[in-house]
Amino acid sequence: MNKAWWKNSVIYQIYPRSFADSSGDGIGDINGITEHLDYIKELGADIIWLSPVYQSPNDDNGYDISDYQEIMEEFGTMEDFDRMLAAMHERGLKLVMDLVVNHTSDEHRWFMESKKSRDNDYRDYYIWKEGKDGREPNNWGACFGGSAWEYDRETDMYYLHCFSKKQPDLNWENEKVRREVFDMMTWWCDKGVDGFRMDVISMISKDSAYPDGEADNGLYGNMSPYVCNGPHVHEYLQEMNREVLSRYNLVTVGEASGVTIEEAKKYANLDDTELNMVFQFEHTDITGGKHGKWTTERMELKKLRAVLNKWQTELEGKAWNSLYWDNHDQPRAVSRFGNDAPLYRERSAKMLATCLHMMKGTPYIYQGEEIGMTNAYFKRIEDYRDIESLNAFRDYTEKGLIDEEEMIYCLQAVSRDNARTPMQWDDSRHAGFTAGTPWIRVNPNYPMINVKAALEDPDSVFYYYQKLIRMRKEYEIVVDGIFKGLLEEDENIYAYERTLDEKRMLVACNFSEHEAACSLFEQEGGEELISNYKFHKTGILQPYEARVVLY
Ligand code: TEU
Repeated sequence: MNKAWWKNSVIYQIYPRSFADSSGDGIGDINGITEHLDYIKELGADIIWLSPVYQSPNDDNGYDISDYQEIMEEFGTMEDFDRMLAAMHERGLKLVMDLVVNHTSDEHRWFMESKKSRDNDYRDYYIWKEGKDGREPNNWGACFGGSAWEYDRETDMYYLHCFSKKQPDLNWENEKVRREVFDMMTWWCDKGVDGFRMDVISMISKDSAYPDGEADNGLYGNMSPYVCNGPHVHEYLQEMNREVLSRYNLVTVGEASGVTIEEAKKYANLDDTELNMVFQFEHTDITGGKHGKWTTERMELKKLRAVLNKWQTELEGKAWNSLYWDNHDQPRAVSRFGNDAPLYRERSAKMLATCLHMMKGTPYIYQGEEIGMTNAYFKRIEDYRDIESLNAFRDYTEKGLIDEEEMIYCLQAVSRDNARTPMQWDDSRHAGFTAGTPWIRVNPNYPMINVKAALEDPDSVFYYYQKLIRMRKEYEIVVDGIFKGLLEEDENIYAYERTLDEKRMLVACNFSEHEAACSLFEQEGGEELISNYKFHKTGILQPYEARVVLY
């Protein structure tokens, strides 16, 4: 096979709960997705990554799976799924399933068995430990608050859950667990799915010493160094590759919290023995610190540039990048990295799109990003639904670490619910998302920001994305060009070039609301491939201006 097909593809992520509700129960569903496939086709994306649609009690909106081979009732049936998959394939769209196998739901049959007794056949499917001096086995804090260990009175032991206590971690050291997972994956591959996005796959192998973690935030110890990129993770993924992945023509993406460049080169090595690419978090983690992600701090261009350029240059020729600004765990791109005030929203959304889509790697578009949807900015804790946000609000305010008002500001800046408000289809009630009552409030700006309005405006963010996607198909340099950072000291402009054979593509983006001096485009000749401004000023980039010129 020549070039891997996913290298010139664009991935569109759907968060099914919030995409489109066909049944009127206020919750998005599979038939709702099927009804909107032509919209995604029109945008030009080729691959759809579907956040989990499996049976789940929804403690974490489907990332807690109780049956990997059933569809969540609220989302529809397996027949609906099959129809959706066929409809995607008819349109030449590929489907990537979310594979959540670091943990299951505590309502999964395996866990219900495992919990029954110390000698149950399934006991060793999960990670059970004795307590220490009447307490948890160590001080690890779970990602969603509290201890990472839950006590089980019946058997007088603790089980590990890196996320909520309803998400017990699977024990990948157990060969039977790996067999079950590989068989399940094979079943989906035989159904015809085209790939997997693997949830926190970097966390499947734990440090067997289970040492205490550093505790500096007044809450629990940091488990990351002992659960991310653990001792056997590459061994397990190579086994998965041999047993399943290599037997099909798939695209595979590892969501890899805590991944470093060195690790990424192993996960996504071009020799094709593990995965095709990883999702790294360095550029979304440049804010935050003492209180984890909870901060209202704005990102600094200098830091952002350093991280992006590092990933671009260091993976060159060794591994492949995933390119993303936002997803269902992140605030909205335009609110976080751009400027969502009416004057600049569209311009900065287009600037961010340019910046990302012209880099080397496979770009991801998160539903609504293509119309410049913004953060929800909910002011009342009652409006939030996300387990992480609700738990953090409770933990930090109860301990007096952050006061309530400040914590609401933090949620407005970085809560995952900012990305989870319903897709804004039109200006009718509930943004055309549902005929019922939506499970989470619609962003009040929907009368202005919606798909219908975007499709009617030839100058919209939507058509700009469409053009960027088309460029990836038309210009080899967008896919293959070598990346080099430019103007690396500039306070306002992020710029780089891509080169391929004799060609050179210059990309410059003004990340500020002020004019910024820029002489990059002064040289003679060159063809402008795209810009979010019709007219340029000599030697200047206007507020949030982005330009791409091919020489
Ligand atoms: O997210 C994993 C992950 O790294 C998160 O902890 C992320 O850092 C956090 O959501 C940011 O606040 C994956 C899924 O994408 C997420 O939706 C799930 O909740 C989580 O795994 C558990 O399955």
